[in-house]
Amino acid sequence: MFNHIAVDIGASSGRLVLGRLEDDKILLEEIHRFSNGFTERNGSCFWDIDYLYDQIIAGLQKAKGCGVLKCTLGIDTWAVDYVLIDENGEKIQDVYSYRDNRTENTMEKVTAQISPEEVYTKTGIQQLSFNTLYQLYIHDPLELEKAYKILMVPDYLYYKLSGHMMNEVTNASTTQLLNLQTRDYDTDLLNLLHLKREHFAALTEPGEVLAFVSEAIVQQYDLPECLLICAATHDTASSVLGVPVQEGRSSAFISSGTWSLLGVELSHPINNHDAMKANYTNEWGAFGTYRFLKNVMGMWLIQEVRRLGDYRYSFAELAELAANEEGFRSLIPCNHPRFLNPLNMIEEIRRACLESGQHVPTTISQVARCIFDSLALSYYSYLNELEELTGTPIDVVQIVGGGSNNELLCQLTADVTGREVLAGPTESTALGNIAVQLIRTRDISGIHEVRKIIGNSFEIKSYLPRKMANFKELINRWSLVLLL
Ligand code: LRH
Repeated sequence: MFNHIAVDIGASSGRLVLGRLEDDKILLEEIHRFSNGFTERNGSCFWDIDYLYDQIIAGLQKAKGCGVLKCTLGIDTWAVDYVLIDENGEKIQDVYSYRDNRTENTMEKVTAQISPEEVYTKTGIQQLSFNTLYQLYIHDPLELEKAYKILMVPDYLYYKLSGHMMNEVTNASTTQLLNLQTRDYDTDLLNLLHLKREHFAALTEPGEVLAFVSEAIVQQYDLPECLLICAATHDTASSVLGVPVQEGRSSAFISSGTWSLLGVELSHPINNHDAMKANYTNEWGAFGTYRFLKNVMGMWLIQEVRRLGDYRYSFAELAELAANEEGFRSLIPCNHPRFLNPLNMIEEIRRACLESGQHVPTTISQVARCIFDSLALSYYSYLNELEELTGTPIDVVQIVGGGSNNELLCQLTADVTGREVLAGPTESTALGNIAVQLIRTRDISGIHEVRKIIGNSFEIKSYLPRKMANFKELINRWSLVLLL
C-alpha cells in the first residue's frame, strides 16, 4: 500500500491528508478540510461527533475521486473527551466538550477523596480541570451506569468505521486514569468513579493493525479499501512525532494549535514533587516515550477574538495588525482559568488588563498584540522552568503546527526566550499520524529515521533572537502579571 491517509481533527478544524513516501521524502496532499467547534445547548457544550464521522466519509470519497483505491488510515483528535457506549454498541450521550463548565469545581471534590500527590505519583498527569477523571466524576450517574464501554473520541471514530473497539494508549493517558507502574488503568481511580476495568477496551499501542473499514460502509459510500492502523490518536502525540530531528542540539518543542503544548520528549516520566508543583504532565507517547510538557492556552485566545469579529480577519491578518502595534504594552496571564471559556474573550482580556492597572487594549490589533506578547512571555517562563525540572539546558525551540506560520509570534518567542526558534512543519500532526503508518507498513526503522525524513521534506524557518531593550523591566512586569 502506498497511500497513507491521516484523519487529523483538532478543536477548530479537521482534515484528511494523503501522504506518500517518494525518493526519501514525504509528500502531503490535503484532500478534505472542514471546520470543527463545540456548540452550546441548554447551557452545556457538545461536539457534533456524527458530523465528524460524516466528514471522514466525505474525505474518503474525495480520496477515491482522486484515484486512491487502497490506503492505510490513521485517526487523531484532541484528547480527554469520551463517548459512552451501551450494550448494543450504540453511543449513549452527546459528547461533552472539555470546555464545558460542568467540571469547574470537581477537582476539589476529587481531591477531598484522594490527594493530588497520590494521583500524580500514580499517573504523572497534570491537574487540568477538564481531565477525563474529573469529567467522569461529574457525569450523570444514571447515564454512566448504562455504559458498557468508554471510548475516547478517536477510538469511537475507529469503532464506527470498523466495529473494532480499543482504547489507544496516548489518548488514554490523558484520562488521568492510567498508572505509570502497571501501565494499565489504575484500580483506585476506577473505584473512585465506580467503574471497572471492563468499562474500557484493550489498551492498544500506535502502529497496531486494527481492521479494515467495514465492507458494508465501503459499499454504501463507495470508499477506497482502507486498512485502519492505530495512530498516536492524541493529536499532540502525533504532532510531537512530526517534529524533525535536531542532531546534537538540545531542543524543546512547542506544538502550536488551539493549545500550545510546550515540553520535551523523554524515555522516563518525571513525576516528582517539583514537577507536580509546577504542574507538568507526562503524557504517553508512541514507542514508549513520554511527553513532559505544559499546556499553554495557545491560539484559542486569538481564535476567540477572530470568532467575535465574525471572522472578518484571517489569522495572518490578525498577526499583521498586531505586528504594527507597540509591543508589551498590556500583558495577560494566559493560563488563568478565566480564559478557558469566557463569555467574551475580548472583554475578559480587557478586564484583566484593567484590574492589573495596565493599558486597556481598545482595538482588535491591540488585543491581538497583547495575546502574542503574553504567549511569548509564557513560553519564556515555562522553558526556564522546564530546564530546571529536567536539569537539561534548552538551546533551541522547535515550533510545529499551525502556529509555526505566525512569524510575529515565532520572532517574539526567539527574542524573549533568547533562543533560536525553528518553525515548521505546519502539518506536524498529520505527519506524525502518517509516520506511524509508514513505520508499520514500509521499510523504515523507527521514529528517528522518519523524523529525519520529515526534516528533509519540509522547509524549516529559523528565527534568531534579537536583543531586547529594557528586558529586565519587562520580566519584572511579567512576574507581577503572573501573580494575578
Ligand atoms: C490539543 C489537545 C491537548 C489537550 C487538549 C484537550 O488539541 O489535545 O493536548 O490537553 O487538546
